[in-house]
Amino acid sequence: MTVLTVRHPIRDAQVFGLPELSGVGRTLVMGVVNVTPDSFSDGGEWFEPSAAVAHGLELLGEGADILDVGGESTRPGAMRVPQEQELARVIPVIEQLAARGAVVSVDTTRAAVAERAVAAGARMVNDVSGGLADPEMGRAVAETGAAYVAMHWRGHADVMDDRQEYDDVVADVRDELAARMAALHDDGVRSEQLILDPGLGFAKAGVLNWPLLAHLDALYQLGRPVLVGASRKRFLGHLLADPAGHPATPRGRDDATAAISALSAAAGAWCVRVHTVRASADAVKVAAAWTAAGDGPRVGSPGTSPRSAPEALTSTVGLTTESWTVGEPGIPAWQDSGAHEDDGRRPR
Ligand code: PMM
Repeated sequence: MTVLTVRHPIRDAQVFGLPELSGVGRTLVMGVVNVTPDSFSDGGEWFEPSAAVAHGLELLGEGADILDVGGESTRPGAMRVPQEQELARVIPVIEQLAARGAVVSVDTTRAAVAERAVAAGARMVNDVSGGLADPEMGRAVAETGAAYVAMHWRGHADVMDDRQEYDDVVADVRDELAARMAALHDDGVRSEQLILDPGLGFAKAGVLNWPLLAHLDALYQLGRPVLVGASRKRFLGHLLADPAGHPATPRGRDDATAAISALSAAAGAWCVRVHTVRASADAVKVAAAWTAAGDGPRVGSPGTSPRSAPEALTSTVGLTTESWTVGEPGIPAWQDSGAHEDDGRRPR
């Protein structure tokens, strides 16, 4: 079935290891499956493997394209989990979700965990350290051939809040990611394996996150697709604080997360990583429809089919077979251009 779409050369770039998710014409949605007792946003809820698998299947039903399985919390101040414990948490969950046909990502900074996860069926490695935490990561990713998310990172959770000095947060994050790309390339990682991530909340206090969101195009200069992980983060809690200044709870940030999904999708993000999927799955479809309508022929104008606006828009999200493609192959104008209960004390 063909779909009305506006091509975006960065978002729609081929990603090795994920052929069926490359060039689908919209932003992807990654659902978070944290198999941890202490993640800042949903700690402990899906700690049992069976609960984590059931949760993953639920997220798939809500429209997740990818499930991100993690066994080590990255909340500010968190202590590291021993490798064997991390493996024991994630491998059974990855095996079961992959066996059920899910596209699974492993959220890890350890090369050995990444290798075992890929052997268990994971097709993507999501490394919040961008290869900095484990010198073996680049080699492991090169050997597995899996897709690889390289996130901007300046240190583990116990130190990252002390590393928030930037001259220009957008340029600095872009340049530090460029340095990671070069180092990963030296380790044998192919450019086509790479997805980049600004690392919202990691060594970034509240206000530092907004320029990164507003300038995703600066990361597109590096030539690879971009993943946005804003879901339930502290900067949203602070944005939505009550009149007394108490930050919104993690769950109270879900609507704002969906708003960021829509805006990120409209700005050409490859994927949004979220804890609750349904609203973001809808949001990325809205953004695709909106963008296509802005760049395509006006419904009802000379030369277009006499469809009603709602019919035209449904075709943008794949509900009908009627379609046209605009903006290809050139760049369309629109893209030229803490503690698991957050106490608000730490800036992510
Ligand atoms: N954030 C968290 C964990 N993993 N991965 C990527 N690529 N980007 C992120 O922003 C990111 C991540 C922290 O959130 P969680 O504890 O709710 O999973």
